[in-house]
Amino acid sequence: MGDADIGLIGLAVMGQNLILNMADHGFKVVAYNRSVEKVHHFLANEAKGKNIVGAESIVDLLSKLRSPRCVMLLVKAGAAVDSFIDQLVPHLSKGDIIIDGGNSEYADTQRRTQELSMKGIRFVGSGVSGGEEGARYGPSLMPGGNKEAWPYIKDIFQSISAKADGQPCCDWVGNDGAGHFVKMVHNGIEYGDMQLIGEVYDLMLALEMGQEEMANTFEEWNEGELDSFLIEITKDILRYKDDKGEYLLPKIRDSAGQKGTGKWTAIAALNYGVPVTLIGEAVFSRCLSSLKGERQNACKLLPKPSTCKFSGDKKHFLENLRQALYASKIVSYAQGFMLMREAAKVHKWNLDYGSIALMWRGGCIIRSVFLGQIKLAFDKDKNLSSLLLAPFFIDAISKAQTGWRNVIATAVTLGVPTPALSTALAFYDGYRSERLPANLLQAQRDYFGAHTYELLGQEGKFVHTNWTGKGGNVSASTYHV
Ligand code: 2AM
Repeated sequence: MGDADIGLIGLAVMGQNLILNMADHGFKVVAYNRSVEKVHHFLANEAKGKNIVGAESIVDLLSKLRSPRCVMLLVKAGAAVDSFIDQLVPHLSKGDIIIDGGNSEYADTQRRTQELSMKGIRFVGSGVSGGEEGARYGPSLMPGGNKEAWPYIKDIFQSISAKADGQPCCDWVGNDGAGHFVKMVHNGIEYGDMQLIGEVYDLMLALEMGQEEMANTFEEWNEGELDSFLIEITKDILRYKDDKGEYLLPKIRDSAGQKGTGKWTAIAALNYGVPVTLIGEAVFSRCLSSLKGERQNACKLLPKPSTCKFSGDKKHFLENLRQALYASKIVSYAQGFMLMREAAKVHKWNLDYGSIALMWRGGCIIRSVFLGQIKLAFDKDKNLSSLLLAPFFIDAISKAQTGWRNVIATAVTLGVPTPALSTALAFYDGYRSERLPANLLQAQRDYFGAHTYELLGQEGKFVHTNWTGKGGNVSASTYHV
Protein backbone atom coordinates (compact mmCIF):
# COMPACT_ATOMS: atom_id res chain seq x y z
CA MET A 1 0.00 0.00 0.00
CA GLY A 2 1.38 3.38 -1.02
CA ASP A 3 0.67 6.96 -0.03
CA ALA A 4 -0.35 8.63 -3.30
CA ASP A 5 -3.76 10.31 -3.39
CA ILE A 6 -4.80 9.43 -6.92
CA GLY A 7 -3.58 7.56 -10.00
CA LEU A 8 -4.15 8.96 -13.44
CA ILE A 9 -4.07 6.90 -16.62
CA GLY A 10 -3.76 8.61 -20.00
CA LEU A 11 -0.97 11.10 -20.58
CA ALA A 12 -2.43 13.01 -23.52
CA VAL A 13 -2.94 16.79 -23.19
CA MET A 14 -5.89 16.67 -20.74
CA GLY A 15 -4.36 13.97 -18.56
CA GLN A 16 -0.98 15.65 -18.22
CA ASN A 17 -2.49 19.02 -17.39
CA LEU A 18 -4.89 17.58 -14.81
CA ILE A 19 -1.98 15.82 -13.10
CA LEU A 20 0.02 19.06 -12.94
CA ASN A 21 -3.05 20.86 -11.59
CA MET A 22 -3.55 18.20 -8.89
CA ALA A 23 0.13 18.34 -7.93
CA ASP A 24 -0.05 22.14 -7.66
CA HIS A 25 -2.88 21.70 -5.17
CA GLY A 26 -0.81 19.43 -2.93
CA PHE A 27 -2.01 16.02 -4.08
CA LYS A 28 0.44 13.23 -4.79
CA VAL A 29 -0.33 11.70 -8.19
CA VAL A 30 0.79 8.48 -9.88
CA ALA A 31 0.97 8.78 -13.67
CA TYR A 32 0.55 5.88 -16.08
CA ASN A 33 -0.01 5.46 -19.81
CA ARG A 34 -0.51 2.53 -22.19
CA SER A 35 2.70 3.47 -23.99
CA VAL A 36 5.01 3.71 -20.99
CA GLU A 37 7.57 5.92 -22.83
CA LYS A 38 5.12 8.78 -22.30
CA VAL A 39 5.38 8.25 -18.51
CA HIS A 40 9.17 8.51 -18.67
CA HIS A 41 9.04 11.58 -20.90
CA PHE A 42 6.46 13.28 -18.68
CA LEU A 43 8.45 12.63 -15.48
CA ALA A 44 11.66 13.90 -17.06
CA ASN A 45 10.01 17.08 -18.36
CA GLU A 46 6.70 18.68 -17.31
CA ALA A 47 6.41 16.70 -14.05
CA LYS A 48 10.02 17.20 -12.96
CA GLY A 49 10.39 18.47 -9.39
CA LYS A 50 6.69 18.01 -8.62
CA ASN A 51 4.93 15.57 -6.33
CA ILE A 52 4.28 13.17 -9.22
CA VAL A 53 5.50 9.60 -9.51
CA GLY A 54 5.37 7.25 -12.47
CA ALA A 55 4.10 3.70 -12.83
CA GLU A 56 5.38 1.00 -15.17
CA SER A 57 2.24 -1.14 -15.03
CA ILE A 58 -1.30 -1.23 -13.66
CA VAL A 59 -0.11 -3.30 -10.67
CA ASP A 60 2.71 -0.83 -10.03
CA LEU A 61 0.23 2.06 -10.23
CA LEU A 62 -2.15 0.45 -7.73
CA SER A 63 0.66 -0.42 -5.32
CA LYS A 64 1.50 3.28 -4.98
CA LEU A 65 -2.00 4.39 -3.93
CA ARG A 66 -3.49 4.75 -0.48
CA SER A 67 -6.78 3.02 0.28
CA PRO A 68 -9.47 3.29 -0.98
CA ARG A 69 -7.54 3.46 -4.22
CA CYS A 70 -8.71 6.03 -6.68
CA VAL A 71 -7.79 5.81 -10.37
CA MET A 72 -8.84 8.39 -12.95
CA LEU A 73 -8.91 7.54 -16.66
CA LEU A 74 -8.32 10.19 -19.29
CA VAL A 75 -8.20 8.00 -22.35
CA LYS A 76 -10.05 7.89 -25.64
CA ALA A 77 -13.79 7.36 -25.05
CA GLY A 78 -15.19 3.94 -25.91
CA ALA A 79 -13.17 0.73 -26.03
CA ALA A 80 -10.09 2.18 -24.29
CA VAL A 81 -12.14 2.93 -21.16
CA ASP A 82 -13.58 -0.59 -21.03
CA SER A 83 -10.16 -2.06 -21.69
CA PHE A 84 -8.61 -0.22 -18.71
CA ILE A 85 -11.56 -1.08 -16.46
CA ASP A 86 -11.05 -4.76 -17.37
CA GLN A 87 -7.34 -4.49 -16.59
CA LEU A 88 -7.93 -2.70 -13.27
CA VAL A 89 -10.79 -4.73 -11.80
CA PRO A 90 -8.90 -7.99 -11.02
CA HIS A 91 -6.44 -5.99 -8.89
CA LEU A 92 -8.95 -3.75 -7.07
CA SER A 93 -10.58 -4.25 -3.69
CA LYS A 94 -14.15 -3.49 -2.66
CA GLY A 95 -14.63 0.25 -2.19
CA ASP A 96 -11.90 1.29 -4.66
CA ILE A 97 -12.83 4.01 -7.12
CA ILE A 98 -12.49 4.34 -10.90
CA ILE A 99 -13.19 7.74 -12.44
CA ASP A 100 -13.67 8.22 -16.18
CA GLY A 101 -12.87 11.84 -17.07
CA GLY A 102 -13.16 11.33 -20.84
CA ASN A 103 -15.94 12.37 -23.18
CA SER A 104 -17.89 9.15 -22.72
CA GLU A 105 -21.47 8.63 -23.79
CA TYR A 106 -23.73 8.79 -20.75
CA ALA A 107 -25.31 5.42 -21.54
CA ASP A 108 -21.84 3.82 -21.31
CA THR A 109 -21.36 5.50 -17.93
CA GLN A 110 -24.72 4.18 -16.74
CA ARG A 111 -23.73 0.66 -17.77
CA ARG A 112 -20.26 0.90 -16.20
CA THR A 113 -21.57 2.33 -12.91
CA GLN A 114 -24.05 -0.53 -12.62
CA GLU A 115 -21.67 -3.33 -13.63
CA LEU A 116 -18.91 -2.11 -11.33
CA SER A 117 -21.20 -1.50 -8.37
CA MET A 118 -22.13 -5.18 -8.53
CA LYS A 119 -18.43 -5.94 -8.06
CA GLY A 120 -18.16 -3.50 -5.14
CA ILE A 121 -16.19 -0.95 -7.19
CA ARG A 122 -17.33 2.66 -7.12
CA PHE A 123 -17.43 4.20 -10.58
CA VAL A 124 -17.61 7.90 -11.42
CA GLY A 125 -18.14 9.39 -14.90
CA SER A 126 -17.09 13.00 -14.87
CA GLY A 127 -17.48 15.68 -17.48
CA VAL A 128 -14.29 17.74 -17.75
CA SER A 129 -14.48 20.97 -19.71
CA GLY A 130 -12.13 23.82 -20.38
CA GLY A 131 -9.63 22.31 -22.78
CA GLU A 132 -5.91 22.31 -22.11
CA GLU A 133 -5.88 25.61 -20.22
CA GLY A 134 -8.86 24.60 -18.07
CA ALA A 135 -7.33 21.23 -17.20
CA ARG A 136 -4.12 22.95 -16.11
CA TYR A 137 -5.51 25.89 -14.14
CA GLY A 138 -9.11 25.04 -13.30
CA PRO A 139 -11.63 23.09 -15.36
CA SER A 140 -15.35 22.81 -14.91
CA LEU A 141 -15.93 19.32 -13.50
CA MET A 142 -19.25 17.48 -13.64
CA PRO A 143 -18.97 14.20 -11.70
CA GLY A 144 -21.76 11.63 -11.52
CA GLY A 145 -22.04 7.90 -10.94
CA ASN A 146 -21.79 6.03 -7.65
CA LYS A 147 -22.32 8.68 -4.98
CA GLU A 148 -20.44 6.64 -2.36
CA ALA A 149 -17.25 7.73 -4.16
CA TRP A 150 -17.94 11.45 -3.76
CA PRO A 151 -16.66 11.97 -0.18
CA TYR A 152 -13.30 10.46 -1.23
CA ILE A 153 -12.80 12.53 -4.38
CA LYS A 154 -14.59 15.76 -3.43
CA ASP A 155 -11.52 17.47 -2.01
CA ILE A 156 -9.33 16.79 -5.07
CA PHE A 157 -12.10 17.69 -7.53
CA GLN A 158 -13.19 20.91 -5.84
CA SER A 159 -9.57 22.00 -5.24
CA ILE A 160 -8.50 21.66 -8.86
CA SER A 161 -11.70 23.01 -10.44
CA ALA A 162 -12.25 26.57 -11.60
CA LYS A 163 -13.82 28.96 -9.10
CA ALA A 164 -16.61 31.41 -9.87
CA ASP A 165 -17.68 34.00 -7.34
CA GLY A 166 -15.41 32.14 -4.91
CA GLN A 167 -17.23 28.82 -5.31
CA PRO A 168 -15.88 25.69 -7.05
CA CYS A 169 -17.24 24.97 -10.54
CA CYS A 170 -17.69 21.37 -9.50
CA ASP A 171 -20.26 19.53 -7.46
CA TRP A 172 -21.83 16.10 -7.43
CA VAL A 173 -24.26 15.99 -10.36
CA GLY A 174 -26.24 12.78 -9.84
CA ASN A 175 -26.40 9.01 -10.19
CA ASP A 176 -24.88 6.85 -12.93
CA GLY A 177 -24.65 8.78 -16.24
CA ALA A 178 -25.81 12.18 -14.92
CA GLY A 179 -22.36 13.80 -15.03
CA HIS A 180 -21.66 12.78 -18.59
CA PHE A 181 -25.20 13.70 -19.62
CA VAL A 182 -24.77 17.21 -18.23
CA LYS A 183 -21.38 17.47 -19.96
CA MET A 184 -23.03 16.41 -23.23
CA VAL A 185 -25.68 19.12 -22.89
CA HIS A 186 -22.89 21.60 -22.08
CA ASN A 187 -21.23 20.70 -25.37
CA GLY A 188 -24.53 20.96 -27.24
CA ILE A 189 -25.08 24.43 -25.78
CA GLU A 190 -21.53 25.29 -26.85
CA TYR A 191 -22.48 24.33 -30.44
CA GLY A 192 -25.51 26.61 -30.14
CA ASP A 193 -23.57 29.57 -28.74
CA MET A 194 -20.95 29.25 -31.48
CA GLN A 195 -23.58 29.02 -34.22
CA LEU A 196 -25.38 32.10 -32.88
CA ILE A 197 -22.14 34.10 -32.87
CA GLY A 198 -21.43 32.83 -36.41
CA GLU A 199 -24.80 34.09 -37.64
CA VAL A 200 -24.21 37.46 -36.00
CA TYR A 201 -20.84 37.64 -37.78
CA ASP A 202 -22.57 36.79 -41.08
CA LEU A 203 -25.04 39.63 -40.56
CA MET A 204 -22.18 41.97 -39.72
CA LEU A 205 -20.60 41.00 -43.03
CA ALA A 206 -23.90 41.86 -44.74
CA LEU A 207 -23.61 45.30 -43.10
CA GLU A 208 -20.20 45.52 -44.81
CA MET A 209 -18.41 45.97 -41.50
CA GLY A 210 -14.62 45.64 -41.41
CA GLN A 211 -12.81 43.16 -39.17
CA GLU A 212 -11.68 45.77 -36.68
CA GLU A 213 -15.15 47.29 -36.51
CA MET A 214 -16.62 43.85 -35.81
CA ALA A 215 -13.98 43.15 -33.18
CA ASN A 216 -14.75 46.47 -31.50
CA THR A 217 -18.45 45.62 -31.45
CA PHE A 218 -17.84 42.23 -29.81
CA GLU A 219 -15.47 43.88 -27.37
CA GLU A 220 -18.17 46.35 -26.40
CA TRP A 221 -20.77 43.58 -26.07
CA ASN A 222 -18.40 41.67 -23.83
CA GLU A 223 -18.69 44.46 -21.28
CA GLY A 224 -22.39 43.79 -20.70
CA GLU A 225 -24.86 40.93 -20.37
CA LEU A 226 -23.16 38.94 -23.17
CA ASP A 227 -19.83 38.86 -21.27
CA SER A 228 -18.49 35.37 -22.03
CA PHE A 229 -15.43 33.42 -23.10
CA LEU A 230 -16.79 32.76 -26.61
CA ILE A 231 -17.50 36.44 -27.32
CA GLU A 232 -14.07 37.33 -26.00
CA ILE A 233 -12.22 34.86 -28.23
CA THR A 234 -14.34 35.92 -31.23
CA LYS A 235 -13.03 39.45 -30.77
CA ASP A 236 -9.44 38.14 -30.62
CA ILE A 237 -9.95 35.92 -33.68
CA LEU A 238 -11.31 38.88 -35.67
CA ARG A 239 -8.22 40.93 -34.81
CA TYR A 240 -5.70 38.19 -35.52
CA LYS A 241 -3.33 38.78 -38.44
CA ASP A 242 -1.14 36.15 -40.09
CA ASP A 243 2.57 36.50 -40.81
CA LYS A 244 1.75 38.48 -43.96
CA GLY A 245 0.04 41.06 -41.77
CA GLU A 246 -3.38 40.11 -43.18
CA TYR A 247 -6.49 39.08 -41.31
CA LEU A 248 -6.51 35.28 -40.94
CA LEU A 249 -10.24 34.69 -40.48
CA PRO A 250 -11.42 35.36 -44.08
CA LYS A 251 -8.79 32.90 -45.32
CA ILE A 252 -10.15 29.96 -43.29
CA ARG A 253 -12.22 27.43 -45.26
CA ASP A 254 -15.88 27.71 -44.26
CA SER A 255 -16.53 24.05 -43.63
CA ALA A 256 -17.07 23.08 -39.98
CA GLY A 257 -15.93 19.87 -38.32
CA GLN A 258 -17.51 18.14 -35.34
CA LYS A 259 -16.61 15.46 -32.88
CA GLY A 260 -20.10 14.27 -32.01
CA THR A 261 -21.25 15.65 -28.66
CA GLY A 262 -23.53 18.23 -30.32
CA LYS A 263 -25.02 15.45 -32.41
CA TRP A 264 -25.51 13.30 -29.29
CA THR A 265 -27.40 16.16 -27.63
CA ALA A 266 -29.67 16.52 -30.65
CA ILE A 267 -30.24 12.76 -30.75
CA ALA A 268 -31.03 12.75 -27.01
CA ALA A 269 -33.47 15.62 -27.60
CA LEU A 270 -35.28 13.56 -30.25
CA ASN A 271 -35.23 10.44 -28.09
CA TYR A 272 -36.65 12.24 -25.06
CA GLY A 273 -39.09 14.27 -27.20
CA VAL A 274 -37.79 17.65 -26.02
CA PRO A 275 -37.73 20.51 -28.57
CA VAL A 276 -34.04 21.44 -28.31
CA THR A 277 -34.30 23.11 -31.69
CA LEU A 278 -31.38 25.51 -31.46
CA ILE A 279 -28.73 22.87 -30.83
CA GLY A 280 -30.32 20.78 -33.59
CA GLU A 281 -29.98 23.71 -36.01
CA ALA A 282 -26.40 24.29 -34.87
CA VAL A 283 -25.50 20.68 -35.71
CA PHE A 284 -27.30 20.80 -39.07
CA SER A 285 -25.61 24.12 -39.87
CA ARG A 286 -22.23 22.45 -39.49
CA CYS A 287 -23.46 19.68 -41.81
CA LEU A 288 -24.60 22.25 -44.39
CA SER A 289 -21.31 24.13 -44.13
CA SER A 290 -19.42 20.95 -44.88
CA LEU A 291 -21.24 20.62 -48.23
CA LYS A 292 -18.87 23.25 -49.60
CA GLY A 293 -18.70 21.77 -53.12
CA GLU A 294 -22.48 21.57 -53.46
CA ARG A 295 -22.83 25.11 -52.15
CA GLN A 296 -20.30 26.40 -54.65
CA ASN A 297 -22.35 24.87 -57.44
CA ALA A 298 -25.72 26.00 -56.06
CA CYS A 299 -24.37 29.52 -55.64
CA LYS A 300 -24.17 29.82 -59.41
CA LEU A 301 -27.61 28.36 -60.06
CA LEU A 302 -29.97 29.45 -57.30
CA PRO A 303 -31.37 32.99 -57.39
CA LYS A 304 -30.73 35.45 -54.56
CA PRO A 305 -33.37 37.75 -53.09
CA SER A 306 -33.78 41.03 -54.93
CA THR A 307 -32.32 43.04 -52.02
CA CYS A 308 -29.03 41.83 -50.63
CA LYS A 309 -27.81 45.21 -49.47
CA PHE A 310 -28.60 46.50 -46.02
CA SER A 311 -30.14 49.96 -46.06
CA GLY A 312 -30.96 51.20 -42.63
CA ASP A 313 -29.46 52.65 -39.50
CA LYS A 314 -26.41 50.51 -38.84
CA LYS A 315 -25.96 51.56 -35.22
CA HIS A 316 -29.58 50.83 -34.44
CA PHE A 317 -29.41 47.48 -36.22
CA LEU A 318 -26.28 46.47 -34.31
CA GLU A 319 -28.07 47.08 -31.02
CA ASN A 320 -30.96 44.94 -32.33
CA LEU A 321 -28.43 42.26 -33.24
CA ARG A 322 -27.03 42.28 -29.71
CA GLN A 323 -30.54 41.87 -28.35
CA ALA A 324 -31.30 39.06 -30.81
CA LEU A 325 -28.17 37.22 -29.74
CA TYR A 326 -29.01 37.61 -26.06
CA ALA A 327 -32.65 36.53 -26.44
CA SER A 328 -31.68 33.52 -28.58
CA LYS A 329 -29.10 32.52 -26.02
CA ILE A 330 -31.75 32.57 -23.31
CA VAL A 331 -33.94 30.28 -25.44
CA SER A 332 -31.05 27.91 -26.12
CA TYR A 333 -30.21 27.53 -22.44
CA ALA A 334 -33.89 27.15 -21.58
CA GLN A 335 -34.06 24.28 -24.10
CA GLY A 336 -30.90 22.66 -22.72
CA PHE A 337 -32.28 22.75 -19.18
CA MET A 338 -35.59 21.31 -20.45
CA LEU A 339 -33.65 18.37 -21.85
CA MET A 340 -31.81 17.80 -18.57
CA ARG A 341 -35.10 17.99 -16.67
CA GLU A 342 -36.70 15.33 -18.87
CA ALA A 343 -33.69 13.00 -18.72
CA ALA A 344 -33.59 13.47 -14.94
CA LYS A 345 -37.23 12.42 -14.74
CA VAL A 346 -36.63 9.30 -16.85
CA HIS A 347 -33.43 8.23 -15.04
CA LYS A 348 -34.46 9.45 -11.57
CA TRP A 349 -31.50 11.83 -11.29
CA ASN A 350 -31.92 14.43 -8.62
CA LEU A 351 -30.35 17.30 -10.58
CA ASP A 352 -29.73 20.67 -8.96
CA TYR A 353 -30.02 23.10 -11.87
CA GLY A 354 -28.59 26.09 -9.99
CA SER A 355 -25.55 24.01 -9.13
CA ILE A 356 -25.17 22.94 -12.80
CA ALA A 357 -25.28 26.61 -13.84
CA LEU A 358 -22.53 27.33 -11.31
CA MET A 359 -20.43 24.43 -12.64
CA TRP A 360 -20.60 26.05 -16.09
CA ARG A 361 -20.08 29.57 -14.76
CA GLY A 362 -16.28 29.23 -14.88
CA GLY A 363 -13.59 27.01 -16.35
CA CYS A 364 -15.50 25.73 -19.37
CA ILE A 365 -16.03 26.94 -22.92
CA ILE A 366 -19.53 28.33 -22.30
CA ARG A 367 -18.48 30.21 -19.16
CA SER A 368 -20.26 33.53 -18.90
CA VAL A 369 -21.77 36.13 -16.63
CA PHE A 370 -25.15 35.02 -17.99
CA LEU A 371 -24.81 31.66 -16.21
CA GLY A 372 -24.70 33.60 -12.94
CA GLN A 373 -28.20 34.87 -13.77
CA ILE A 374 -29.36 31.32 -14.51
CA LYS A 375 -28.02 30.18 -11.15
CA LEU A 376 -29.87 33.04 -9.42
CA ALA A 377 -33.10 32.12 -11.22
CA PHE A 378 -32.89 28.51 -9.98
CA ASP A 379 -31.82 29.65 -6.50
CA LYS A 380 -34.94 31.80 -6.32
CA ASP A 381 -37.20 29.00 -7.53
CA LYS A 382 -35.85 25.44 -7.33
CA ASN A 383 -38.91 24.10 -9.18
CA LEU A 384 -38.71 26.57 -12.06
CA SER A 385 -40.13 24.57 -14.99
CA SER A 386 -38.51 26.74 -17.67
CA LEU A 387 -35.91 29.48 -17.60
CA LEU A 388 -38.19 31.45 -19.89
CA LEU A 389 -40.61 31.77 -16.98
CA ALA A 390 -38.08 33.25 -14.54
CA PRO A 391 -39.00 36.92 -13.93
CA PHE A 392 -35.47 38.06 -14.85
CA PHE A 393 -35.61 36.37 -18.25
CA ILE A 394 -39.24 37.35 -18.96
CA ASP A 395 -38.07 40.92 -18.53
CA ALA A 396 -34.89 40.39 -20.59
CA ILE A 397 -36.80 38.93 -23.54
CA SER A 398 -39.50 41.53 -23.33
CA LYS A 399 -36.83 44.22 -23.71
CA ALA A 400 -35.10 42.35 -26.56
CA GLN A 401 -37.98 41.05 -28.58
CA THR A 402 -38.62 44.00 -30.91
CA GLY A 403 -34.96 44.10 -31.94
CA TRP A 404 -34.86 40.31 -32.23
CA ARG A 405 -37.87 40.26 -34.59
CA ASN A 406 -36.35 43.07 -36.65
CA VAL A 407 -33.09 41.11 -37.04
CA ILE A 408 -34.87 37.96 -38.24
CA ALA A 409 -37.05 39.95 -40.66
CA THR A 410 -33.97 41.73 -42.05
CA ALA A 411 -32.00 38.49 -42.35
CA VAL A 412 -34.85 36.87 -44.27
CA THR A 413 -35.15 39.88 -46.57
CA LEU A 414 -31.39 39.99 -47.25
CA GLY A 415 -31.13 36.22 -47.66
CA VAL A 416 -28.66 35.76 -44.81
CA PRO A 417 -29.19 32.32 -43.25
CA THR A 418 -29.91 32.58 -39.52
CA PRO A 419 -31.18 29.11 -38.55
CA ALA A 420 -30.29 29.37 -34.86
CA LEU A 421 -31.50 32.96 -34.31
CA SER A 422 -34.69 32.13 -36.21
CA THR A 423 -35.48 28.83 -34.54
CA ALA A 424 -35.04 30.50 -31.16
CA LEU A 425 -37.71 33.03 -32.06
CA ALA A 426 -39.99 30.36 -33.54
CA PHE A 427 -39.61 28.33 -30.34
CA TYR A 428 -40.36 31.37 -28.23
CA ASP A 429 -43.49 32.11 -30.22
CA GLY A 430 -44.55 28.47 -30.05
CA TYR A 431 -43.88 28.18 -26.33
CA ARG A 432 -45.90 31.28 -25.51
CA SER A 433 -48.86 30.14 -27.67
CA GLU A 434 -51.80 28.72 -25.82
CA ARG A 435 -53.14 27.55 -29.16
CA LEU A 436 -51.05 25.81 -31.82
CA PRO A 437 -52.25 24.30 -35.10
CA ALA A 438 -51.81 20.77 -33.79
CA ASN A 439 -55.60 20.37 -33.79
CA LEU A 440 -55.43 20.21 -37.59
CA LEU A 441 -52.56 17.78 -37.38
CA GLN A 442 -54.57 15.53 -35.09
CA ALA A 443 -57.53 15.70 -37.46
CA GLN A 444 -55.29 14.76 -40.42
CA ARG A 445 -53.82 11.83 -38.50
CA ASP A 446 -57.26 10.62 -37.60
CA TYR A 447 -58.51 11.17 -41.18
CA PHE A 448 -55.86 9.07 -42.90
CA GLY A 449 -54.84 6.67 -40.16
CA ALA A 450 -57.66 6.55 -37.59
CA HIS A 451 -55.12 7.69 -34.99
CA THR A 452 -57.83 9.32 -32.83
CA TYR A 453 -57.86 12.73 -31.14
CA GLU A 454 -59.10 14.32 -27.92
CA LEU A 455 -61.75 17.02 -27.82
CA LEU A 456 -61.02 20.18 -25.86
CA GLY A 457 -62.48 19.80 -22.39
CA GLN A 458 -62.51 15.99 -22.71
CA GLU A 459 -58.80 15.32 -22.29
CA GLY A 460 -57.78 11.69 -21.92
CA LYS A 461 -60.74 10.43 -23.96
CA PHE A 462 -59.51 9.49 -27.45
CA VAL A 463 -62.14 9.41 -30.15
CA HIS A 464 -62.21 8.62 -33.85
CA THR A 465 -64.33 10.24 -36.55
CA ASN A 466 -65.27 8.54 -39.78
CA TRP A 467 -64.33 11.65 -41.80
CA THR A 468 -65.39 10.39 -45.26
CA GLY A 469 -68.23 8.12 -44.33
CA LYS A 470 -66.33 5.38 -46.17
CA GLY A 471 -63.77 4.06 -43.65
CA GLY A 472 -64.55 1.77 -40.73
CA ASN A 473 -64.84 2.80 -37.10
CA VAL A 474 -61.75 0.93 -35.89
CA SER A 475 -59.05 3.26 -34.53
CA ALA A 476 -55.28 2.68 -34.63
CA SER A 477 -53.11 2.65 -31.59
CA THR A 478 -51.03 5.75 -31.08
CA TYR A 479 -48.00 6.82 -29.12
CA HIS A 480 -46.99 10.11 -27.59
CA VAL A 481 -43.54 11.56 -27.22
P1 2AM B 1 -1.28 6.00 -25.91
O1 2AM B 1 -0.46 7.20 -25.55
O2 2AM B 1 -0.66 4.72 -25.52
O3 2AM B 1 -1.76 6.04 -27.35
C1 2AM B 1 -5.50 9.74 -25.65
O4 2AM B 1 -5.47 9.15 -26.90
C2 2AM B 1 -5.06 8.74 -24.58
O5 2AM B 1 -5.84 7.54 -24.69
C3 2AM B 1 -3.60 8.33 -24.67
O6 2AM B 1 -3.13 8.25 -23.36
C4 2AM B 1 -3.68 6.98 -25.34
O7 2AM B 1 -2.63 6.10 -25.01
C5 2AM B 1 -4.95 6.43 -24.76
N1 2AM B 1 -5.56 5.40 -25.59
C6 2AM B 1 -6.13 5.56 -26.81
N2 2AM B 1 -6.64 4.39 -27.27
C7 2AM B 1 -6.35 3.47 -26.33
C8 2AM B 1 -6.63 2.07 -26.19
N3 2AM B 1 -7.31 1.40 -27.14
N4 2AM B 1 -6.19 1.44 -25.07
C9 2AM B 1 -5.53 2.12 -24.12
N5 2AM B 1 -5.26 3.44 -24.17
C10 2AM B 1 -5.66 4.11 -25.25
